[in-house]
Amino acid sequence: MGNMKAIAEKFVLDGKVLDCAPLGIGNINSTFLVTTENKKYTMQKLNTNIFKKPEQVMSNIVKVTSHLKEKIIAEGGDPSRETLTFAQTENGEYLYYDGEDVYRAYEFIDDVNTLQTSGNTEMAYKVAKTFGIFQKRLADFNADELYETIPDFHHTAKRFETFEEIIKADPYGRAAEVKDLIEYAEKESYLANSLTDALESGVLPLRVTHNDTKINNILFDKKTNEGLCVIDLDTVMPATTLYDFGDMVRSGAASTDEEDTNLDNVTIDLDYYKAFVKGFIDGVGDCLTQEEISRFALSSKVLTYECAIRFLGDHVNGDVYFNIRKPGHNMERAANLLKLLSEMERKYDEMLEIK
Ligand code: ADP
Ligand code: GN1
Ligand code: MG
Repeated sequence: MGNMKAIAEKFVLDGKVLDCAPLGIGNINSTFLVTTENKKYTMQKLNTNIFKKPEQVMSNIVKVTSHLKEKIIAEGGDPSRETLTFAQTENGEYLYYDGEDVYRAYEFIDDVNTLQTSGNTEMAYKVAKTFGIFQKRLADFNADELYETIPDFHHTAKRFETFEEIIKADPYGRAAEVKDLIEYAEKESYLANSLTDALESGVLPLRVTHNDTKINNILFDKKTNEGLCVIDLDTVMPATTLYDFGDMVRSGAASTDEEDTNLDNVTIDLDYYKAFVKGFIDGVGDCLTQEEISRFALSSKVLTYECAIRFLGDHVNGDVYFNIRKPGHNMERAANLLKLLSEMERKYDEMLEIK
């Protein structure tokens, strides 16, 4: 990695760069806090192993954030805090290549908190509503303008095929050690086609969605404790609203976060789930169809399943995708999510009753 301060200086920022330090614990990109004489910025090194065409990622993000800004202004909100504002290089580019890596910079939003779990039903409602409002603001965005930044990102059926190929190849001899997890994942593979089939047959409408609605991708305003800004916009693409709903439940309606290694702690909290259903519907508005709403509970299982097989596949494949902070990290995350899935299966009838 290059000299971070020198890289930050490649962007046109307000004031001289004083410092550039690591920030956050994301699974994909590397994030830094840049402090100048007058302002703070976030700088990210993009993971180009995952985002193979970073210029397409930025093209999407610039269009989406300018659309969001128009909506936020029309609603009387603060566009500098309620969505991201990107900096340019002296050549007017949103990306800087140092010959090896690709970077972008955007304004840091101060006085915010991020959550790893909902903590209470009131916050669960706010999480869901914030993601719902994000989607509502993009309802009239022309989906044709967006690139598919990661092809088949939530194509669970293809994710399962890839998983099976990795298990078969077993390049590091790790499959035997996680045999029980693999067996459970294979038993649950009936989930893999359910949403993709409904999307492909047109039963589910295509919408512009976030696709990475993990709870820590919302900044909460410290003063008001309200959801302020949805971040991590790399995967905004045309898809089904259920990917956003399901992934939000996976990460926010669980009783603990995906990093918890004590599986006894892991279950789905039905009070949080109820708050998620209400918050999301309140946020998105009245455009959701019955075909979508009736699959809320199913999508919670599918997205939990998908993320679990991605973590487990990555463990067996030698940890090539997700950032890990300890050996076996992806295996632990997979065990957590498969436990969560088993709890969703156990409480599924109750989930279906919540509308
Ligand atoms: P990743 O793709 O690695 O998850 P994110 O874009 O989600 O990266 O950023 C990682 C973390 O950095 C966030 O969870 C948040 O804590 C912090 N962060 C990112 N952007 C901002 C911002 N504009 N203002 C304040 N904090 C931010
Ligand atoms: C990654 O970037 P982050 O940490 O918000 C991943 C998501 C997973 C999540 C699991 C582009 O999200 O799909 O659900 O990890 N993002 C990408 O923690 O693959
Ligand atoms: Mg993130």
